[in-house]
Amino acid sequence: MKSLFLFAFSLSTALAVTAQTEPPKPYGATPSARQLKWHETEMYSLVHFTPTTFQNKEWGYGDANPSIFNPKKFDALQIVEAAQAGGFKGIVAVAKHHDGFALWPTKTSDYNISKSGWKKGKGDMVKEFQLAAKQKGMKFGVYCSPWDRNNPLYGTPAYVESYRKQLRELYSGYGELFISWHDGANGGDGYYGGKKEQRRVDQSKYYDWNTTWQNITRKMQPNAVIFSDIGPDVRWLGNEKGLAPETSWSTIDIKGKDGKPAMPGFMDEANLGTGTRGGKNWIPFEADVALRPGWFYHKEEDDKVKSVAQLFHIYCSSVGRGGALDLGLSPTTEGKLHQNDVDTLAKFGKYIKQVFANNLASHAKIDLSNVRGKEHALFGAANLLDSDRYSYWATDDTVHEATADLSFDQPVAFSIVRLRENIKLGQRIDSVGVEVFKANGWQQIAKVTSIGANRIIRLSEKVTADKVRIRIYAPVCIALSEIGLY
Ligand code: FUL
Repeated sequence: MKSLFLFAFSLSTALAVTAQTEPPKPYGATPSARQLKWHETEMYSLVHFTPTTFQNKEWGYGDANPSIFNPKKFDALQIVEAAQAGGFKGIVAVAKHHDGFALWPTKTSDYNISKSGWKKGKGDMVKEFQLAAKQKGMKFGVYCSPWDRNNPLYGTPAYVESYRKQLRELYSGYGELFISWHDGANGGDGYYGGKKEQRRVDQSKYYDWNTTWQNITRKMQPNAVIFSDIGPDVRWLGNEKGLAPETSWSTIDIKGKDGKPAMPGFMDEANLGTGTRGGKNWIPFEADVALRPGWFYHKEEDDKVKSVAQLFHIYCSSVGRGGALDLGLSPTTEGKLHQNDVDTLAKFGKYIKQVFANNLASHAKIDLSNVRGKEHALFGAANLLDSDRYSYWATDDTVHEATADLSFDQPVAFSIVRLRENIKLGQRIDSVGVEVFKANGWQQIAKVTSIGANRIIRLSEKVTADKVRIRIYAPVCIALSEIGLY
């Protein structure tokens, strides 16, 4: 009887201990391994450089003589280094834009770099970007425009085959890509081998994207995220200003149109910015925005390079809202970035570093209202400060509302609060309130939703306090990985 009792006792203790130290179950849709890597990248840039630059246009018609493309001082390293100084961790080369000119010697069309004046037709600019990125330890990706205003076959099934061959060339010749970028600007007027006409395609089916992505992209570049208006890995934000709405979930239900499934350029755009709370898929947004007004270089925009303040606002409204920032860079006809762009990038990179250099929270004593598994260290406060995105403070399964109180010996002044969830366990938190302790009690100074991979809360003014409370509400237990005060 006694041993039976002891057995039952130790069994129940063992069960209780296991239950408490087990990590929380994931909530809703969760990111794939390639999406996690992409989240960690946060900032990369997209380089537009084709004969369109030499025509001083934004959308080349597809009729430019390739010989005009002859940048005498092309310097991929200068471009990559400038981006890196800005804090960007990857480069996406526009290997082919809507004008159809391929920056690599493709076998699929004559309209390519081998017909240009650059390096007497012996160059490969995609390669130069790839190697420069590699040299600097930056990630590399490509954008190959599906709309091709030069190609005589555009609009026929043969063009789609040719586009797929182009992707195969890009996927096999330029190392490991972190992103394959596809847009939804499709069809319209163009040169089309001299026909100079309008060509419309049925965007709901012409490209048969699912076949391309499943059979080519996933097989040849399994670690690359696929960006398009609708994902499957990374979605468009719905604008090119770089600004996501205050509430922007990484989960989303993407809707098509006219009863047909969504395709790039053919979807209901209404919730691209906000995402969908509890949406079926994890498809975070990328905010694409150019450093200048246009994606291509125009001399008359030399004094319209975005300021550091504008870029920081964009950063907080993109990276700071759980997405990534994809900043458009545009070399001049010489083949380098203009000095104004280089200087701004350098200042911006320095500025971000300086803003986030010292997490004031690391000087605080942290009191958590509940820690999973009876204060188990695996889920405790130290995880909030170790800058590991996947170590986290967790509450017990039954605790869906909790507070983290930060007390300081000396009052601290801050204007930014940064929070991260451990997104391996999904986007769990509904909302967060930030409070400070004043003479007459706790006062809320900010309230936000959608935390996810990274949430930057910018206060309207600097706040000084010696006690700060982060109050969290979720439909399940909490898995918060970072609290930062800056
Ligand atoms: C859009 C294009 O139409 C623009 O020219 C630019 O390339 C931008 C990044 O994507 O779809």
